[in-house]
Amino acid sequence: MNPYDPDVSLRRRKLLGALGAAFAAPLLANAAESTHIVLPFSNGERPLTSGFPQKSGMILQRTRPPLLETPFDVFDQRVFTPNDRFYVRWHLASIPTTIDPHTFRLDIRGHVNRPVSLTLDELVSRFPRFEIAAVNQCSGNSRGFFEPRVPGGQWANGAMGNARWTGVRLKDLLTHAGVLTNAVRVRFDGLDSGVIPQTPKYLKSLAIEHALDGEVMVAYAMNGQPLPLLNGYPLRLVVPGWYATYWVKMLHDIEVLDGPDDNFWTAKAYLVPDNHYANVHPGEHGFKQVPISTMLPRSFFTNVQAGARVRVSEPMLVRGIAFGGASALKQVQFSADAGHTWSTAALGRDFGKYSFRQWQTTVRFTQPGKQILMVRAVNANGESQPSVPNWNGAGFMRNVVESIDVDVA
Ligand SMILES: Nc1nc2c(c(=O)[nH]1)N[C@H]1C(S)=C(S)[C@@H](COP(=O)(O)O)O[C@H]1N2
Ligand SMILES: [Mo]
Repeated sequence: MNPYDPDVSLRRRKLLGALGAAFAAPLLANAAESTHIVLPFSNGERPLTSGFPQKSGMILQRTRPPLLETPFDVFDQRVFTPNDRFYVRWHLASIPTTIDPHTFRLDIRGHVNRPVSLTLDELVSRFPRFEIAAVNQCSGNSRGFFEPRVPGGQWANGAMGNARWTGVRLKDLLTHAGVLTNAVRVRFDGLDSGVIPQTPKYLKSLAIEHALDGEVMVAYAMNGQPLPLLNGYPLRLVVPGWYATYWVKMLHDIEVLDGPDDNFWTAKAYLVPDNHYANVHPGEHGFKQVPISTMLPRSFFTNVQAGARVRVSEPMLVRGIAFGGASALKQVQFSADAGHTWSTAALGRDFGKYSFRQWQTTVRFTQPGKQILMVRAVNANGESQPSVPNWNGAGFMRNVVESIDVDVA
């Protein structure tokens, strides 16, 4: 597939032509909609919106810059999150509402032999095509569950999604430009900016070895379609296994650096306590912090909700999704007795080590009463999910074992 074939571009231009109006519409659209969703924490009521371009049925967390969360039932339906239901997160409020695929350029410059400026057609046609299935998860996914509560977007568990990303390896682009031997980091810039000039641009960087690992990629398509504008059209960085803060959207500039990156978004923002679960006590200070990096394993129930009624002695199918984070998912463990005993769940099709994978099991309760179901993922590195939630002031990296109570009657 070439998403920049004239036919698609034409359709896209029409679509993009309407975006200016669409961006102004969400508040109005919401006023007309009566549907709300209540996220499972206090103050959790949010409107559902279809008022953003190329998006439908999203939880409205914030209008500008947009924060849209995926309603959790979407994850029960398929392993790949549909583009129109894929969550959206932007930091800065000036986001281009139209991008002309014919004049757009991706620049590669800095400590390289030969700076290049590529058109989308050149990017698609001159470099080997690369595809990977990978989970994109915000560092602050599930922040709304932190106790005590912390400031920031009050996400439930829907600030994540899984897609098949198509594009080119960053390694191939950097090799084409010729990385100089003194290169240390590679920095990525998107087309968005703040409202006032003093706001630092959204820049993120990776160590040169990581940038050249052959997995980090520049994606032009998501689930076989051009990226939705709000997910970074026309290009975004994909950093498999790493939190989405590094997955720079509307990527237009790649700069090879010969020293550390001291820009705000890499050096000062997105720091976490330097321990395995990014875990400190509320009020604790003076601890060492490091830039956030690889994701931890997680697993979720998708077909059972807290408070569900279950029939005594009838088999009940329980299923969900899980992912390994930095390494492949190895096992999903399930408990029907609040974590006293665990069994291994069956896993669905494997789409690669960075993808969601479905799991399922059946359970039959012999006694009526309240029961607590739990699910826990283990990855190939032997990392698992803690039974006690982590806590840090930014609300990052939650991966506690998920529990839900059911009523057996
Ligand atoms: N240009 C740009 N890229 C960005 C961001 C941004 O604000 N600007 N936010 C990052 C963060 S923090 C997240 S969680 C992901 C969200 O990706 P999505 O909106 O496609 O789901 O984009 C990342 N890439
Ligand atoms: Mo994020």
